[in-house]
Amino acid sequence: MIFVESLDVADVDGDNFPEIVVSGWLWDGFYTYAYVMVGNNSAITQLQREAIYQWYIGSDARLTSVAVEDTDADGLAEIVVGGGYYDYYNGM
Ligand SMILES: [Ca+2]
Ligand SMILES: [Ca+2]
Repeated sequence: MIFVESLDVADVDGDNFPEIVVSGWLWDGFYTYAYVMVGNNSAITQLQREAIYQWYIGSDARLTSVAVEDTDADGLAEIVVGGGYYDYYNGM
């Protein structure tokens, strides 16, 4: 199962055309992974995936937000993600 939690539209690669950046989490039946996918919007009926990054985050964590911005003013966009973790042992 793949869950989309957040998206942003911004020019990630500096070609003056916006990309769609999607983040969320997926579960393969055994493990939970966070992902960030960058795609273009040249097709109306489907998102053309240009890049995807995925990593193991454990069963109690979720990636819930993404934003694209040039945070260090070098002219290149950064992709910033955020999420949460629930500690079932300590209840927070
Ligand atoms: Ca672009
Ligand atoms: Ca930058």
